[in-house]
Amino acid sequence: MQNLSDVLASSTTPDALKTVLTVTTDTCVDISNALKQGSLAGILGMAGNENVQGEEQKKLDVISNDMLKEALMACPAVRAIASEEEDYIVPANTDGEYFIAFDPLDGSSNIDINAMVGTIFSIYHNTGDAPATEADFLIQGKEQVAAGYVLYGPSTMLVLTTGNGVNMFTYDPINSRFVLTHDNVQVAKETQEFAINMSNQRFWSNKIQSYVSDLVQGKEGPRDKNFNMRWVAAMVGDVHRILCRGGVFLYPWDNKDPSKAGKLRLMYEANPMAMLLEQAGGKAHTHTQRILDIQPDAIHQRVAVILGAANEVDKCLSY
Ligand code: AFP
Repeated sequence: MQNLSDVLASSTTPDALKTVLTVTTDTCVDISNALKQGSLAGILGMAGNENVQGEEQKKLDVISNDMLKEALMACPAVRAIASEEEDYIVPANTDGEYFIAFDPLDGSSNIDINAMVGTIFSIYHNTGDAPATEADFLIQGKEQVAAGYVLYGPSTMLVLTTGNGVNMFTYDPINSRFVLTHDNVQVAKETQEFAINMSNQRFWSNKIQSYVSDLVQGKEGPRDKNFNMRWVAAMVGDVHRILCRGGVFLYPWDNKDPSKAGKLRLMYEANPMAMLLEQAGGKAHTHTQRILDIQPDAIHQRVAVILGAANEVDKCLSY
């Protein structure tokens, strides 16, 4: 069986990027081990502060962020990092060649109920003579050189693309390695499963209301087929289900807070997931454009997200 280093060694991935990926995934194994300790290590609950987006930080958000930050800052190939838990980008090594944006613990509200969470990462190539600035970091998602996530579920899994398809690896704790368990992952074009937080229904646009209403009418409605619904409340878990068995995921624009374009963050949630979905034959859009074409204007920018089975994303956009 092939492991992560075999797969990277047999690819055209540059050595410096291999190092960044190895540092990232090794640190995720440390995060996974910290999560397994749960209450025993006294690391559950709130940290007592808010991140720049006004969200209360859990202790494990802060711990995971510190672990990734420390490991990546010490890696000479890293030029700068950006994180959900850091107000600003953090320049690392001026002569490094990679930017890495990450959500250290996506779905952290699931931690206290011992449910699925994950680390999402997005990597860009960039060089320059001066320390990196936020403006340098604002690169379109289609320029990502690698993207992926580590899912902390019943098993710890790495899902990775370096622009040549999507591979899934399962962590083998006995031999301390990620083993390739699914290669060339593909998402079926059609689906009968959707994911959306229905409690926001009254805040959605009329078009999203009509689309979802047609889904829930099932066989008796205009779609003439029944749809199932699932919601993990951690994007990493919902996207993983779609990569495993298909589906469509929506976190649409809503008018709950008109100052926000959506809930999910472009640079470390939407872009890496969009790259994975497209590499697996799916699609990822806002209500107006392909996510990977968005020119970011801020590191913590939010976007609407409609991603998954290609034909179902098209169907949603047709509303
Ligand atoms: P947290 O990391 O704050 O738990 O948020 C998770 C998330 O950003 C994304 O992973 C989920 O899909 C979405 O929010 C869940 O949002 P709801 O709270 O509306 O269910």
